[in-house]
This record gives sequence, structure tokens and C-alpha cells, in this order.
Amino acid sequence: AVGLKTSPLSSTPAPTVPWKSTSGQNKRQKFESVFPVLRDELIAHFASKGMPKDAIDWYTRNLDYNVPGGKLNRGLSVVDSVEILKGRSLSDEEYFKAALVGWFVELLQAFFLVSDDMMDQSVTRRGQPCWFRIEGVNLLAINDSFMLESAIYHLLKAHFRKDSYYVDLVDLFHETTYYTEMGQLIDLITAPEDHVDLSKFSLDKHRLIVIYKTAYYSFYLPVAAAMYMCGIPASTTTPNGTTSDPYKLALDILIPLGEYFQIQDDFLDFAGTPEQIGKIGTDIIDNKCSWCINTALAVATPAQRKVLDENYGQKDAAKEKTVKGVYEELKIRDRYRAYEEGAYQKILGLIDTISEEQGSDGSPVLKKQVFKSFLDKIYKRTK
Ligand code: DMA
Ligand code: MG
Ligand code: MG
Ligand code: MG
Repeated sequence: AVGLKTSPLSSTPAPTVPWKSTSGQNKRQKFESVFPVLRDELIAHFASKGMPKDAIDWYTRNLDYNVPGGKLNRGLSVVDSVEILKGRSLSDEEYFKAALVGWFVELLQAFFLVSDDMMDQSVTRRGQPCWFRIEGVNLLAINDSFMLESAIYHLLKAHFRKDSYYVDLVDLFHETTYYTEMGQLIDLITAPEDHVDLSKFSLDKHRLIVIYKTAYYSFYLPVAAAMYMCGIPASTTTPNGTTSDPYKLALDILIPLGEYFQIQDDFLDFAGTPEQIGKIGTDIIDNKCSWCINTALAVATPAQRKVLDENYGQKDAAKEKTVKGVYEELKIRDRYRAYEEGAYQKILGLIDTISEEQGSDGSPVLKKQVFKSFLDKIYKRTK
């Protein structure tokens, strides 16, 4: 899309492109226009290692199939947060770097989704077959997912190694990846394929799973990355002498926000249509410790509980349908709407506790709008 001369051995310079117009509608397009730049840079570097044509084609297809095409909430939140924290519109170079980091979060997401779909044995993702289901891909998708992850650190080094916050970004991506893998572990071992025991589920267990598998990488990562890029220090002293850690403050809001987001995901797994959500729900068949089953268990009569025990977690479409019938009887949709309203109000309250007071050293501070903007992206989402 952007006619750049790329040297395979060095990073791409900030391109000059006609993306001056920044209306809300164009924000996504502008962000999307950066993807081919980093894709071409990865491919040029790959080719420079003497990789053969079929490998170049494979890697290109992996990137094009798995990285763009999502809702881009995470990636766009990096750009939006940088703009809000700087309090002004960004120069072309600042925009390009913020968008690059946004795409790093999307690359990480692609890595998690390719592997998650194999582990969850999902069928579709973003309205197309899951990557591992493509003819000729199969278990090669494991290595493809690794390459999506490693691409992040290659590009980080190419574009950010001279920046003061480089090591903070590397560390942040590594740490949030580790947390996500911890979450995936407990998500999977709480859902054994061969042994259904609903008494092992609880909303507390659910909370732990979703905080680790989703909240860190989807919410804390984009915002904390933007904070590092804007030079927000790890601890600030306010004029009246109290110290606070803005990263901890951000975490305390973004973890509940991530929990809310994953509960939406769990609800949509049950209630969303494949056309809407671009994927076919697998939670009931996969025996997942989902918000829906936990909410159902809390209010089920002994007879309904028996039906759930006998039908949950089995590779059987009729049994899945029976479970969904119990969910309807138990008014899971209404309970979800009530939950969503409460979660929204609670998170607004948390955002309101942020002080935007400038620290005594004049360094940049956190802003409520960072969180409001992220919350607005997901409130009442249907996909
Ligand atoms: C999402 O869990 C977590 C990660 C790390 C991808 P999930 O399996 O509920 O996601 P999805 O519903 O998108 O498959
Ligand atoms: Mg999944
Ligand atoms: Mg999963
Ligand atoms: Mg899900």
C-alpha cells in the first residue's frame, strides 16, 4: 500500500503517507494502512536470510491470514492512548511508532488465537476457517504461531532499540505473554475433555482464569505500552507529598475491564450468531469454566442441575442444544444484561478515582480518557 524502499537489513523508516485525515471513521483505515509496511519489512528480512520462494509465500500467507481482520480494539487502543496521554495530535513518526506497537499487540493476539483455536478445537475465526484447519496447514500452525510471536521482538529491536523505553516494552510483552500462558493453562486444565465435574467450577475460578488469559494482554498491555512510550514514570510524587504508581493504578482498572470483556466473550459464545461474532461457540462442548455455566449453576434447580451435569462438556450437538435450553430457562440473557450494566457502572467509578494532578517533577500523568476510550470500544459489544 505504501511504496517504500525497504532494506532487508535495517528497519523501515517512518513512511510519509497521505494519512493526515483523522476522523473517527478513518482511524481504523489509517491504522490498517501500517500493517502492509511491517508485513513487507518482515518478509524482506526473511527473504534476506536466503529463504526459498515457497517459504516466503507461506510466511506471507500466515501473516495476511492471521494478523489483520480482527476488531483491532487492542491495537487501536495503543494509538488512542498515546494520543490522549500526549494531549495533542501525533507527528507522522510518532503515529507510525504508536501504530507499530499497536500491531505488535495484534501480532501477539494472532499468536494466541492460532494456538487457542487448536487447543479449543474451534472451527472458524473472524468469519473464516481457523488457520490450522486450512488444507496443508494442520500442525504446522504451531510453528506459524511461534513466528507471529517472534516477529514482535524482531520489529521491536529494529524500530525501538535506541529508545529509552525499549527494555520496558520488551519486558512488558514478555511478562504479559507469560501471564496469558498461565491463564491458558488453567483454562484448559479446568476443562478436561474426558471428565465433566461441574462442582469444580466457580466464579472465583472463572475470575482467575480470565484475568490471566485475557485481561493482561488485552487491556493492561496496550495501555501500559502507551504509558511507557509517553514517558510516564513508574512512581510519581504529587505536590502534597504522596507517591503513587501509575502502572498499578492502570492495572487496577484494566483488570476489571478485561474481566468484563471476557464475560462478554463467554456470553457471546453462547448467544452470538457465527455471522455476528465470526466464530462458532465451543465453550459448552469444550467443558469450559465459562461465565454462563457458572451463572447457571448458581441458580439452577436440582432438576436443571441434573440436566446440566448430563449434557455439559460432551462432543454432541444435541446435548449442547439441551444446555442452551437450560440457559434460556434460567434467563442467562437477562442476567447478562444486568451484569453488564453493573460492570459498566463499577468501571466508570474506578476510572473516576484517577487523579490527573500533575506531579511535582512535571512528568506526564495518567488520564481518565485513556480508560473511558477503551471502555467505550467494548460497552454493549455484539461481536
Ligand atoms: C481467549 O479465550 C483467550 C486467549 C488467550 C485467546 P477463548 O478461548 O474464550 O477465546 P475465543 O472465544 O476467541 O476462542
Ligand atoms: Mg478459544
Ligand atoms: Mg480458549
Ligand atoms: Mg471464548
